Amino acid sequence: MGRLTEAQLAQFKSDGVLVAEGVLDEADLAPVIAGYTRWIDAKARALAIADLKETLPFDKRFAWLYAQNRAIQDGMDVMNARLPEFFDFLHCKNLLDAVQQLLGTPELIASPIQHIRGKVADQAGGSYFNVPWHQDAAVTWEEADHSEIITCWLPLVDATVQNGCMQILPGVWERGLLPHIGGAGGATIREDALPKIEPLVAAVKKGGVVFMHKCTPHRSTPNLTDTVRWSLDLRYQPTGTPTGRPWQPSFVVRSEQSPESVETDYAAWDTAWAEALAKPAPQKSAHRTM
Ligand SMILES: O=C(O)CCC(=O)C(=O)O
Repeated sequence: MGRLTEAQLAQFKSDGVLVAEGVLDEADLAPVIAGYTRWIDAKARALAIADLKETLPFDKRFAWLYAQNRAIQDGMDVMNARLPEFFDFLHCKNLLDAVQQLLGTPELIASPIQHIRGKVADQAGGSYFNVPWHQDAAVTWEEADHSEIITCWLPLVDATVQNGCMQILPGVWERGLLPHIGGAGGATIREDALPKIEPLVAAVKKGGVVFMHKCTPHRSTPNLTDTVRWSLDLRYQPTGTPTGRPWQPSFVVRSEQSPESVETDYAAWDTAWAEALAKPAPQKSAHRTM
């Protein structure tokens, strides 16, 4: 597992997107799922949610709790919850093997732009869960314009058309950063600048990964089911290249040149995020909108 074929590498190079099934093992994802199962349970109890339904599976329970109290999602994102299991997952061998192939270097850092999304049915409209058309380059400062950043979008349950997988515009990355405007769901490609091509519908099974170039336009679609579309979106790039978020922590996840530089200390990551979040956000927005 974890090895991309020459054909897949060539496809990523031309399209700026690759939907790759079977990159990750069950064992890679199980700790993150267990960690968030624990976090959700603790949060539900802290909110005194009446009907806890402890026996519901991971792809159903959050929707049940969210229907009773939307505050269940507050503090759930990765930099707030800061689960040790998530920190470990950022070093996942199968994932980094693929990223190394795509970037052509074993010197890799994790960008601080990382999220978990538990999308349920009624999070309609432009939002963090139903993100409109955008390129990830639009949510970094221009200092990262020469950084090769790869987005890894991976579902923790099968992502389907019905539960709101992503739509993606292949072959557009070479046009560079398109004009974005602000909106409810964050930076959005200006209507007249959106390339008029047929989107790729990126349904992908649990264990698969959608790899995207930072200038590949993509959007999220609504969840029409009663289950939760769980996913992680992570970004990696060559060590020494600007992340475009200098006020947030990035760290080395893989290095052949200096293996001792790899950050394996959960406490250091935890503290770095706590300190970054305690400071006021910079005046200049992370979102490059007109
Ligand atoms: O998870 C989604 O549906 C959208 C994710 C996204 O837009 C991103 O990773 O940039």
